[in-house]
Amino acid sequence: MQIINTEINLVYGDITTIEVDAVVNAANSLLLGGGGVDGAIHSKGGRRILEECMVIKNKQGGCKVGEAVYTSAGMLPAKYVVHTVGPLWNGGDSDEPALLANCYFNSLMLAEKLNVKTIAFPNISTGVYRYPKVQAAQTAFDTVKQYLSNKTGIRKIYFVCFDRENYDIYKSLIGKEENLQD
Ligand code: AR6
Repeated sequence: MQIINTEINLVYGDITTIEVDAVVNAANSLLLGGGGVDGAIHSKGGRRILEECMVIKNKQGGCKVGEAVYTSAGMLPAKYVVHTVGPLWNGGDSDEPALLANCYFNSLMLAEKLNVKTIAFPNISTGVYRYPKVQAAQTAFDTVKQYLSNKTGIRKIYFVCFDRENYDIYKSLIGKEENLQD
């Protein structure tokens, strides 16, 4: 689907295989790798990503929840990895929606500064951090839409779903949006 001048694409698959300018990583505050998509990005991207994360960590102590930093993408078919830290779901009263929205917004802002035209997002916080998937998808989608209501050089955004449940949720969200646009 299209939002103003930006194409929104839904992909069912592994984000480490997507050819884009920037791949977003669902990292943790320490930036030293982990499981899930973070583990996949570091293992496929190679050591260079970790080395650059360590430089950031030594300089600024890591990355706070909702914020974003970037490294090169090592051996991934991308130019950059934007590392953002999603909130751990704690029942919903700990500012989780605003923090998750910040992840998407700040990742897009940082990508924009890097002159990124194409960017792929995983479903941040919906794995190890246990954020409810429907709510996370709605926040992701609303935040991207809000971002695109301002002038942007970003031309393509990919929502990459690794599990069927997330894929079906995004599919239905995009379907509803397309009906609204008709
Ligand atoms: N490509 C795309 N999406 C993926 C991939 C992949 N290769 N692998 C998993 N996912 P998670 P979080 C999806 O747990 O919840 C890490 O240990 C997965 O299906 O990766 O933000 C970090 O170091 C899920 O929908 O991230 C942190 O400590 C989504 O990615 C912590 O987990 C997010 O799941 C972050 O937890």
